Amino acid sequence: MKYSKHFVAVSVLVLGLFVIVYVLLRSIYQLPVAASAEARGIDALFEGHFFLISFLFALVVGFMLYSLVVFRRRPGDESDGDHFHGHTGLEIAWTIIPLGLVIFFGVWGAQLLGDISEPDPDEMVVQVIGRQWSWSFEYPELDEMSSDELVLPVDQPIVLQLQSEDVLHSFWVPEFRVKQDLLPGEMRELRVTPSRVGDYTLRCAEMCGDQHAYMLADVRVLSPADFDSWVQEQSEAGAITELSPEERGAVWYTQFGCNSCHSVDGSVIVGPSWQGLFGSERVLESGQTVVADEAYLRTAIFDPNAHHVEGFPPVMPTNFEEQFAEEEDQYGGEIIIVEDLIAYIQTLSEEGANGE
Ligand code: HEC
Ligand SMILES: [Cu+2]
Repeated sequence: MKYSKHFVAVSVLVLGLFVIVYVLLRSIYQLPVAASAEARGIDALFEGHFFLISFLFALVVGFMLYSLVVFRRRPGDESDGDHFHGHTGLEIAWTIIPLGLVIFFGVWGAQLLGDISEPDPDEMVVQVIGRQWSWSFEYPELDEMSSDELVLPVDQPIVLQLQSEDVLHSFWVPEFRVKQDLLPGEMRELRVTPSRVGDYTLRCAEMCGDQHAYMLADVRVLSPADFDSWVQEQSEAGAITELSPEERGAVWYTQFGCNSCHSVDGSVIVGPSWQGLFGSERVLESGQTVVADEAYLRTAIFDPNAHHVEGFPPVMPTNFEEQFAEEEDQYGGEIIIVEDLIAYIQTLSEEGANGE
């Protein structure tokens, strides 16, 4: 065995290099936190690849470096190198071993894909709709509720039904590890069981136009109790938008505490009653008389110190404009509270405006 000491030396070199490359790769390519039940198997598969890639790199580069240094031509050496003509054993080995490895990874991947796309009898359906350039989510099992953020209960198997309204998009939450394209005119499914409470970001992973980079949505994984209260809130919000402006005005009347100072039956609490208010003549502290039209009411609500009704203390809160804006945010600009209130106040004058 003329070369055995070289084989020992090169093996040590390859092993050393392997460890260094593996540690380096693992520290450079850190995976994001794993937040789904599927992540475990997928991360193991990643790990297997990192391992093999590091080893192959070390094997090829280790042999090469060793040969470059140890078998370099010395000064004055004019001889030819040894001649080799094929090595059947080696050729069989380097065909069979990589083939075996590729088949091994193929079977591993196929099995894992089968596992993570297995339907679960308890799964909850969430519909995901992608379009240039936004996402929306529907919960057909929860009263057709819809949302512009993806909110999921932890440890609940979910089947996402993905649909695109225009071009190709791709659903990708890196922490969930799974990923699926959305195709126009076709529904695709993706299964995921969120396993970690937290906030994540859904990003489109398919170049879909010039605003592609902004096609993001918030993903929130909540405890079952928090999820239930979110559902509760959502369905209340949904119900509010179904109401007419007048009906909503009656809701705001109590929600914002107007009812603690204003009655709707003509009785005086702290401020004037709203009964018969709309269209009536108001005598102000300044002595002026004005008609209570929409503009008057709007000013009275948003800027109570602009004018005061004679005979009442100037105690009305002055921050309703901000309070309303905060509430309106929840409905994505669908509702203007002050208009609802004015519409409600109008209804209180339609029958029997003689309350004055
Ligand atoms: C802390 C008691 C208080 C609360 C709460 C309150 N107001 Fe008032 N409001 C008053 C008083 C007192 C006046 C009369 C003095 C004035 O004009 O500033 C008044 C006046 C008004 C007027 C003019 C009424 C008129 O007769 O000309 C409107 C409209 C009005 N409030 C709407 C609202 C709305 C809408 C809310 C709830 C979002 C509300 N107020 C909450 C005390 C209150
Ligand atoms: Cu997209």
